[in-house]
Amino acid sequence: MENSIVQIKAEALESVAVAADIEQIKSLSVKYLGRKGLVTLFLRNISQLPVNERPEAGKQANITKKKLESAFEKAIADFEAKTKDDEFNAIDVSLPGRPSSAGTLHPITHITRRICSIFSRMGFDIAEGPEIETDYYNFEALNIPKNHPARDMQDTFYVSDNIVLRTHTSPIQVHIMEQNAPPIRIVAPGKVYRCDSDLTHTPMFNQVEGLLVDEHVSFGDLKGVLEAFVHEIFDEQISLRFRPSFFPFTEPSAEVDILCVMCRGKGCKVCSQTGWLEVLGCGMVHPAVFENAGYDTTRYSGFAFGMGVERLAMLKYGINDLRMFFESDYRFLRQF
Ligand code: 2U9
Repeated sequence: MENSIVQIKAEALESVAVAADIEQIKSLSVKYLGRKGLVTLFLRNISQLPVNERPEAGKQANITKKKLESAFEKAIADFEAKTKDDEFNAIDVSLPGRPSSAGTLHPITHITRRICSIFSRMGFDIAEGPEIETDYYNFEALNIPKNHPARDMQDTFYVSDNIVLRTHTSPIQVHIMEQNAPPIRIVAPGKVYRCDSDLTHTPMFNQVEGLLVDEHVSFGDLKGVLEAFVHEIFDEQISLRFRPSFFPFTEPSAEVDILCVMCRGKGCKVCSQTGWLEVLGCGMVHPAVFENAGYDTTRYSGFAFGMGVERLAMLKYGINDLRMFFESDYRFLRQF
């Protein structure tokens, strides 16, 4: 009996010595020390030995159990250390790193910054304001009283009776005029909201508006500033024209067209066969707007303008689908 436990021990130690991996050692551990393992069964059967043999057999079995436990543990630790070494040696630290893509500015952000930068080089400051406004700042102060038909033009989202999502960035200029005396020279970029959704309109879009107020400001100043802007954002050669229009907050009002960037004036689908593309609205600030701000209309005059940023970006970059701005398609965005 004693011989058999000695034999079990020798066999087990031999098997550990030639085991190929941790899995094999684990199954050896089950084979010898598991619930039905050879050493466990030996211990369990000691009670069937002659009484005088039992102490020595028990002693040998316990020694074997301890010896095998530590042999298995050590073998597993050796394999783990070797695996770590292998993994370390498998890393070639001299290889160049993998390039990671950093992303780019959204085209709307990109062109908004360009627009602001052009005006800021002409001496305009950048002003921002809240997207939720009172009826007064979005409409009343801008000469758009209640029941004025111009309110329908703007498809307003109402938060409550008196609170709206701004339909243009003009309220920013109203706040600035309330807090500052002339001269004023600001551009106001930001998101605006109109309850309108089809192929060419989204309920949220971006605008940049501008306001200049001083003594002796003329329509000629307005033309000069906007001509310089259009030439810089499109190209120095592009023809533009001022066409009479109407806005409640400016009088006289005009819209600025550029010669169609697609057909150069010949007439095409993009310009609806007119040869021209509308890029801006503008005008001399209406005296009623100045009166609301407490400005002396006999001393001060000013001009204002506004543009839709998505529309400008589409014309500038030749994008023909407004949805591209909202789809977050990396293949589209990475081009800007
Ligand atoms: C104040 C006084 C006057 C801002 C102006 C326009 C003309 C205009 C449109 C362009 C395309 C809006 O995005 S769009 O639909 N805007 O044509 N905006 S003048 O006039 C102001 C603003 C503030 C205190």
